[in-house]
Amino acid sequence: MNSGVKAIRTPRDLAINGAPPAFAEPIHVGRPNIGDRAAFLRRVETIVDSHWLTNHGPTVGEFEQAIAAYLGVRHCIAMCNGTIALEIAIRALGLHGEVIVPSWTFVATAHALYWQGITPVFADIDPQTHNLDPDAVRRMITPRTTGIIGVHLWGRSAPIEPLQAIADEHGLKLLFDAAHAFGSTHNGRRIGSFGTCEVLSFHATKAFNSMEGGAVVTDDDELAEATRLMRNFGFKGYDNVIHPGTNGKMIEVCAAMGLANLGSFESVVASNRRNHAAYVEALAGIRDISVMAYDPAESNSHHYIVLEIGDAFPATRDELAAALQAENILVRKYFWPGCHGMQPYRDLFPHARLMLPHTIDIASRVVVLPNGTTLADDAIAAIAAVCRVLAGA
Ligand code: T4K
Repeated sequence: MNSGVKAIRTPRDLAINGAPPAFAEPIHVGRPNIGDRAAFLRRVETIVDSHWLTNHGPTVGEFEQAIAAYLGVRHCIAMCNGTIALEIAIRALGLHGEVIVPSWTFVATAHALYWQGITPVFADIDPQTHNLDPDAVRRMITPRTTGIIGVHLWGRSAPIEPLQAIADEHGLKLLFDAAHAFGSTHNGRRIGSFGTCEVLSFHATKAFNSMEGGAVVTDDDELAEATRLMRNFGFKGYDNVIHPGTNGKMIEVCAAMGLANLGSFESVVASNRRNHAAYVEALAGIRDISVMAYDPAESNSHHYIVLEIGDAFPATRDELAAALQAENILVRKYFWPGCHGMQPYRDLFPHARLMLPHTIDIASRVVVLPNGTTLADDAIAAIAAVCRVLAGA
């Protein structure tokens, strides 16, 4: 573990008392990318003029077709957010009992199970990839296990084939939480059509956003039909409810934002890629910190700038985060402490941590840095300067 320095000497500490932080306005992780603003506003005018605001409107229909075509899947069922999309996918697949998930993910992955009376069973990750370790998944299978949710963390694909082999061997359902992976590929094929289905988030903070939004994407016709019904209270036509359901519908304005952003997604990725390369260069040579790399042979949105702090770096991750925050650079400790350390899981499954040594270690070392089209020009240099001061370089 990192040995913390007692007195941190950041640019803030070195500054004259009362001097302002490096940035007057906060620099956020998760600042939304806004694509073609004029195209979005034109669509909003049309929506308002049409008096059709939600419930399977034409803009949502167009959005679903555009996403399905982009990902190369048969069905895209758009939802109000990624969490509801996960819940509906889990229910449509008939999962129950126990489902194996990583703890090293956003808590929505676990909550989507627990919310419907299913026990999330946390399996450890591979510390190199931050994704599920298939051997750890095998160790967590019990007679009550009905499924596995792989998460493509940071947009890098989960170990799809090994997880599929485990699922096939044990008769389990396999789905993927692809909230981070819009635009990513696995062996050159777009994330979206692996497992029985995949679930996307189009939240404002994602590389590609529809303000709020999510989707279930699948090649399975029956699952798509069940998912569509569940999204709309189980209605099939007027007055005819044939399924239990909820309200998971995406609204027209969100679809308009999604369509406007889809047109500029490639330029967002290009900007992220440049920022990522600039981070790698600016932080190079600083003692024992590294920026997570993306496989150049695969597509990735380069949205997540994941900084990992090693034992030889003289400050802890928390000290680094605090030093950056003092400069108004609001970095995030995603996904510390891991789902197993959050409620209700911490109290319900106090022994879960014994099976998660890599998760616990990585959770103490990672900080996510700001990125996106609005990133201030001098932010990367300022972050590197703080890191160098802490490193004593
Ligand atoms: N699975 C995974 C693996 C996920 O990462 C997520 C969502 C889900 C499932 C569930 O999908 P959704 O149901 O959300 O569609 C944020 C997002 O709310 C959440 O969507 C995302 N993952 C998660 C990683 O990050 P918080 O609690 O960190 O949000 P918050 O309010 O602290 O905002 C994050 C940062 O973004 C802040 O620095 C402020 C900035 N921000 C945020 C918004 C909304 C802006 O600058 N402008 C904005 O409009 O969860």
